[in-house]
Amino acid sequence: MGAKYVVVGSGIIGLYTTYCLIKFAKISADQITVVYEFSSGDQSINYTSPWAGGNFSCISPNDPETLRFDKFTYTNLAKLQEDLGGPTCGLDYRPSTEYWDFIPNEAKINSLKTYLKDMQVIPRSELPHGTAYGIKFTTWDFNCPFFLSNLSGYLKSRGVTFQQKKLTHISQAYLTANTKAVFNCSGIGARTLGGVEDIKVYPTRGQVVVVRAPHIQENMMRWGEDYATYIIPRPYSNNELILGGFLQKDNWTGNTFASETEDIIKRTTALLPKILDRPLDILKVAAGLRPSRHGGVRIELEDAGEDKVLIHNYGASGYGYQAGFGMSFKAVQLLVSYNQNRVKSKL
Ligand SMILES: Cc1cc2nc3c(=O)[nH]c(=O)nc-3n(C[C@H](O)[C@H](O)[C@H](O)COP(=O)(O)OP(=O)(O)OC[C@H]3O[C@@H](n4cnc5c(N)ncnc54)[C@H](O)[C@@H]3O)c2cc1C
Ligand SMILES: *[C@@H]1O[C@H](CO)[C@@H](O)[C@H](O)[C@H]1NC(C)=O
Ligand SMILES: *[C@@H]1O[C@H](CO)[C@@H](O)[C@H](O)[C@H]1NC(C)=O
Ligand SMILES: *[C@@H]1O[C@H](CO)[C@@H](O)[C@H](O)[C@H]1NC(C)=O
Ligand SMILES: *[C@@H]1O[C@H](CO)[C@@H](O)[C@H](O)[C@H]1NC(C)=O
Ligand SMILES: CC(=O)N[C@H]1CO[C@H](CO)[C@@H](O)[C@@H]1O
Repeated sequence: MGAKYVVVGSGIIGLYTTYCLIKFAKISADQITVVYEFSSGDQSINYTSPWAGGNFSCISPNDPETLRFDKFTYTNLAKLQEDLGGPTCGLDYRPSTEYWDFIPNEAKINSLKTYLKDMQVIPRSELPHGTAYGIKFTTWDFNCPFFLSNLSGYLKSRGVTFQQKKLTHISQAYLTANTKAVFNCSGIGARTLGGVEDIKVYPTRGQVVVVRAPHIQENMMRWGEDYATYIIPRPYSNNELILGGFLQKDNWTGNTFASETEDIIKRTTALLPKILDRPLDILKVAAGLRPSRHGGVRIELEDAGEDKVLIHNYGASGYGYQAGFGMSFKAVQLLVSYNQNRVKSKL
């Protein structure tokens, strides 16, 4: 019975999708199987989710649909946090400041004003030199590796089956004759997955420096025309602070570079000098590939014949944590309406 619904991928998108199937579509957890090559605790350049900084920020695009995904995620994360047992699950509120070197998109700012907690536009006179706009608000921060492990542990405890299996073709995801729906949440890894390889998918490489900094409990970021500098504390992580970053299109390298580490430290300590109030304690340097897609995320239902469906949910680029809950809600709604229409057409 376990595999009536199959979710391919155990990154943040696969886990949000599984949670939405249980929470909103009221599907019984023991009918769901998550199939993955890599899952929480594993590390690979082809598994992006553990490498994320993990804040809710203004990184995402400004089209109306993404604005809705962000808003859904921001306003519904409190329920998920409660189901997981409170802030120590690795998801909590922290203050944040964002600066731009240019005037940001008006539709985005207007949308944020309808839901961000404690949002304030920073008066011009208080903006750092060279910046044109700034906001302060209360954001969500994820301790990404810990949160992935907590959410998958929760889903397992509800009865979801997790099965490690590298697929070479999407048809292998129909695990049994009983499998009705497959969700494709395969991130970057499956650009090459047999079936319908999507060449619109490409990596946006990032490098981050993880430091121990108990004295920094706030986010700060600055958006330039061609760079992004960000500082993100990881909640309940023994005081880890993420310093970033880079956004390099079409670069597949998982290697890290000392010159980039130096550049990140230079930019982040200029933005928030108090980082240097204590000696810099570097714990780790890491690189990750954001699963980007020309034309934006793909959330689409395909009829796979014989009463089976394939639902795509990928391409979250640099915003899988902050928009992914809304994306997954939509993917699950596609299944719910498909099933309702099928029942109607049989009546
Ligand atoms: C440096 C950096 C900083 C970031 N910061 C943020 C941030 O602050 N906020 C934010 O919201 N986002 C951030 N992101 C983006 C975020 O990490 C991604 O959007 C998100 O992790 C994408 O999740 P995913 O589930 O689509 O992909 P992944 O996490 O890569 O998961 C893909 C899953 O599919 C499985 N899979 C793929 N192919 C196969 C196959 N053939 N067979 C079986 N299984 C397969 C994989 O094993 C894995 O389980 C950042 C990313 C980077 C690199
Ligand atoms: C990552 O995936 C690509 C494309 O499928 C593959 O060529 C590469 O070998 C993988 N890298 C690792 C380290 O698994
Ligand atoms: C998740 O975090 C909560 C809160 O700390 C904790 O009670 C729970 O046991 C954790 N669950 C798992 C599976 O790790
Ligand atoms: C599944 O998603 C990946 C992108 O993550 C895409 O490359 C692939 O074509 C999709 N699989 C199918 C069968 O459409
Ligand atoms: C990828 O990025 C690294 C680090 O910035 C750089 O050294 C390398 O030349 C880039 N590779 C490509 C193919 O752009
Ligand atoms: C900004 C940030 O704090 N962290 C993430 C959120 O902001 C930028 C965008 O993702 C991303 O690059 C960081 O990964």
